[in-house]
Amino acid sequence: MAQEMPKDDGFDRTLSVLKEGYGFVMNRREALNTDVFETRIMGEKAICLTGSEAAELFYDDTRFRRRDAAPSRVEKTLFGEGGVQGLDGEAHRNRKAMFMAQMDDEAMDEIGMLVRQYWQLYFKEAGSLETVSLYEAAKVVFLQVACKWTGVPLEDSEKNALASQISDLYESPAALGLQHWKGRRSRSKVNDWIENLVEDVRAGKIEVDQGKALYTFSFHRDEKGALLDKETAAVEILNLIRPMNAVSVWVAMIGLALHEHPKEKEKLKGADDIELEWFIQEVRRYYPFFPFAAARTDIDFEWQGYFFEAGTLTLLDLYGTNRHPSDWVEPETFMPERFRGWQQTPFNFIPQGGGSYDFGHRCAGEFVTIVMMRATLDFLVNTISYDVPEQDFSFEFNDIPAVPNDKVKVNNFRFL
Ligand code: HEM
Ligand code: MYR
Repeated sequence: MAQEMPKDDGFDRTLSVLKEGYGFVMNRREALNTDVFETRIMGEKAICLTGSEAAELFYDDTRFRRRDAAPSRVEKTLFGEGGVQGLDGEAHRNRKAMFMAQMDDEAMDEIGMLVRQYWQLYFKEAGSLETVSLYEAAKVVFLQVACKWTGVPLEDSEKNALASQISDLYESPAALGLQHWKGRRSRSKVNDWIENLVEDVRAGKIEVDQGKALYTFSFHRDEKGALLDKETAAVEILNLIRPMNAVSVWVAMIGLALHEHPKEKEKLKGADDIELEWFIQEVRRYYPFFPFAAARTDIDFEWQGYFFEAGTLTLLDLYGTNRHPSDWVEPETFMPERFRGWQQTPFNFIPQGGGSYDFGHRCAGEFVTIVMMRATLDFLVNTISYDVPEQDFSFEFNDIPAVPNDKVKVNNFRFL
């Protein structure tokens, strides 16, 4: 006999999710002392999961599917419609392989080099008297990196406007009112921009290197041998460009972490890639970003004595899993050296999702993210020096994604 799943009693919790943000699942894990509970969100029953054991369940694709899982407000802004995030089975495997084919060592070297190059250029052009917001600057720098890497042409005159439209896509899915609607408008504008390029590439009107994503996605064949329609091809090209731009959120957090932990910054002077990476991993673990992944149960089943009914919306708490006491010692302490000799599993550290890259929905760009963050960290510590003016570094745990209120400003910078 299955036992009853712990319940978060009360009416619909959509407002609590908005009010508590990243803490929503963690607060209930602590109050109900459980890694799995039932609640109601957006007018339907929902199951929340946290911790590495529950993450392993969530990524079992015989039990969970992605079809109809993402809320429509998320598809209409962040993901785009018809993209890899909502696919299952063969269709997912085919589409995911299209992404993973871009992620080789050569690509990582190129991206690391581009990140350094465009940061150099940005600070050279800024002039040493200017105050620079690391968050806003990174959006522009990373858009340039992303366009260069994917083969998407970008005029200097359009880079600021496009960087801001693309950031609307991830600043709006969890927002209310104007900011949300602005995200939907920006989604249709950037879709149009890339759809036109896909048509031009297919018609041979613009020339693109055959290895670039703009080219390979434009001519990709699905599991039935058909080309993607231009809308889908554009959504997928934006599934590279948008999240590369979104790494700016973590640049803000790198800036904050360097400021709050000067001793750790000192250790990074002249540090090798391994030590730089411990710091990056701790930034990805400690600071909130993507709150939860969403799926639906695909069949009825029982797990740890609890009954899961087919079709139930299920959220996996990414933030809370990275701070779960069964996997992390002193989870509330920022401590890069915890990663020395640390044992990774596919489920115990999941800021960008868990499970398999090729067969599951784990983030296709996790290595790209690490390379971009590592090159940025090295640049901020070992290529320039800067002052940090008085400002508001606090961020709200119900602002998704969370970024320090003054967007992390630096000034008086100089090249070392
Ligand atoms: C999927 C987070 C950067 C491409 C995901 C997922 C998360 C995530 C949580 C979904 C996992 C799931 O549904 O189980 C992040 C964060 C990033 C980031 C926090 C930091 C900015 C990137 C980058 C790229 C990328 C740089 C590409 C270069 C993708 C793609 C998927 C994905 C294509 C869909 C995978 C699938 O559905 O199979 N990401 N990501 N992401 N990410 Fe990222
Ligand atoms: C990206 O894919 O662009 C990178 C990360 C963006 C994170 C934005 C956070 C919004 C999350 C909304 C909830 C999603 C539930 C399925």
